[in-house]
Amino acid sequence: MAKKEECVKLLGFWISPFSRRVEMALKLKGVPYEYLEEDLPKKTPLLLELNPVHKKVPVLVHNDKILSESHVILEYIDQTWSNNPILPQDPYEKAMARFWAKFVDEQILAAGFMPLIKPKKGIEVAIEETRELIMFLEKEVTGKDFFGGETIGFLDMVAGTMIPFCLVRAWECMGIDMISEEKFPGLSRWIKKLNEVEIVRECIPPKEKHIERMNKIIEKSKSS
Ligand SMILES: N[C@@H](CCC(=O)N[C@@H](CS)C(=O)NCC(=O)O)C(=O)O
Repeated sequence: MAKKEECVKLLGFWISPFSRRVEMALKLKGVPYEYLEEDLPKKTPLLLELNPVHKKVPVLVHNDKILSESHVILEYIDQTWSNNPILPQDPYEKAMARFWAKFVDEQILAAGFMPLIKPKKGIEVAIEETRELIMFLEKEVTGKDFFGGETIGFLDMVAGTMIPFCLVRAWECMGIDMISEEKFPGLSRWIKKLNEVEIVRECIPPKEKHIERMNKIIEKSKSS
């Protein structure tokens, strides 16, 4: 729990998987925080002041400390509030959680969004290339409830906010059933399990509003 007189603020954006995962971590740890919503693509002077390097959400302010980049923030939260650990204690497992989280935010996002909107080699090739990457995660989660084991951890927060509660919704807008139960039974089960976690449900963007926004983003990306 937050110690007395601690001040925790989070600058976020409601559809951002990067800021939603930070909220998950704060809620899991039971850290009270003030949430400051940005209205991207507009940026408040506060965001520009606090994150002059990347000018992106999320930004976490903890007393006089300012942090950006969601993976860095999650690790900071985990080390600052030690209850309900997010990262594995074992050095190898910890390294692997970081490895796959980077893979999700870099490779899966890069393959699973723009190339499906503007496929250079055809939509079927773009879908297959994304599925090949997702298959690596299928192998990681098979036989487990969560990537973190019996409870949600770092990789569940990163992959959960990015895949089922962001990309799957974009794929739905595009009419693509990317992660079918038949092709990805492990990930399908993981998504069901994630939906059962109260903290996860609290941090998911409302579906209808999200799909509406996602459709607009997809239309804009098609013509850009
Ligand atoms: N690597 C960053 C990515 C953060 C990010 O891309 N945030 C987006 C919102 S989803 C943003 O603030 N975009 C504003 C911009 O690109 O100008 C992280 O993990 O925090």
